[in-house]
Amino acid sequence: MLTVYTDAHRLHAGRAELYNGTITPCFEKPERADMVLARVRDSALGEVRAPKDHGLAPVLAVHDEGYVRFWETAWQRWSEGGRDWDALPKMWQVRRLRATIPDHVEGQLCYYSMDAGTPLTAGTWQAITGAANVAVTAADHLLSGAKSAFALTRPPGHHAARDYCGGYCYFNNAAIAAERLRAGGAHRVALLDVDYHHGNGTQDIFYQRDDVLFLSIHGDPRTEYPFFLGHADETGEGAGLGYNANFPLAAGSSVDAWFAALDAACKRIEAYGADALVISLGVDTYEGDPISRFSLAHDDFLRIGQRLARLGLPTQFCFEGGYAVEPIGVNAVNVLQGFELG
Ligand code: SP5
Ligand code: ZN
Repeated sequence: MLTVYTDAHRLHAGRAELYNGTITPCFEKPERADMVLARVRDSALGEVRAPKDHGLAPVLAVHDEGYVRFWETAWQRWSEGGRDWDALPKMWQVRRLRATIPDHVEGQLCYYSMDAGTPLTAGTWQAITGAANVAVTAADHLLSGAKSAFALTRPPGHHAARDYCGGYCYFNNAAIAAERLRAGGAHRVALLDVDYHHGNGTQDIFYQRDDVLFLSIHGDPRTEYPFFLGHADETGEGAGLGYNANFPLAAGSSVDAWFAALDAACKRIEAYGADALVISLGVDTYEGDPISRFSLAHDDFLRIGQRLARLGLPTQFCFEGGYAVEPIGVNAVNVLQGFELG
């Protein structure tokens, strides 16, 4: 399987995150992708290729233009006047506050954010445009006839909606890939999110559409981040009604319960008649993940890949979460190797 990867991700390295009321180092750090790349190489998964530069058009196909342009100049505007520490939002446009876009970069960061977990850093723009290019390049590989591709995207993307960031995510790499596959001739794309956290951003982007079926298996938002989306009764709206499927599972659910949800999701994909599949591949479902509460073991990730292969679809994997850094490469690459085993 081809892996698409760029070192540009390393330019995005947030300094700190609020966790249980204290400031701690960011869980989402460059070593995550480095470990996955090392495992790709050690396991001889296949060629590792740099992305092509596709410009902003594929990003603008799923994101709001003001949101994209904000990121383009945000660090320069923030760092003017000598600020050299990351920018983090600490206010949100909640109920009954006006949805007016402020003039100041700090206010705009608040306007375009869902949480405080998504820092603006000196290299954020280069990393997020690099990740988008990785996603598009992998999609183009499928469009030229390949059976599978791995987009080793970092930062992750699935919490990023049309016009807001959150949960370590800025541009929605998987959504960008799905849209690229549609534009390139796939009539129906299924996008399955297996990260521990609900893919609220991806759901947002495709909620009113029937040409991209979004499915997500995740910790129940009644107790798990992102809390405000990902419930079972969110089934799409307008033309998209019936084309959004959430499989929330209680935190601490068994591995058997997780695979029962995967099987149900796969059956929905089959019934839909997808001609391409995008997987939001988070491995924070791992039993040793520091911020999540499912209990998949190394071998279970092989089983995920094997089950997905049975769908028989051209499949693109986009890397998302996973915070147990030492085993992150084994877990992610096990999915890919399981897929190749079929
Ligand atoms: C891409 C991705 O996986 N983003 C995840 C963002 C999660 N951010 C907030 C996590 C809050 C977890 N709280 C756990 C408390 C455990 N004691
Ligand atoms: Zn996650």
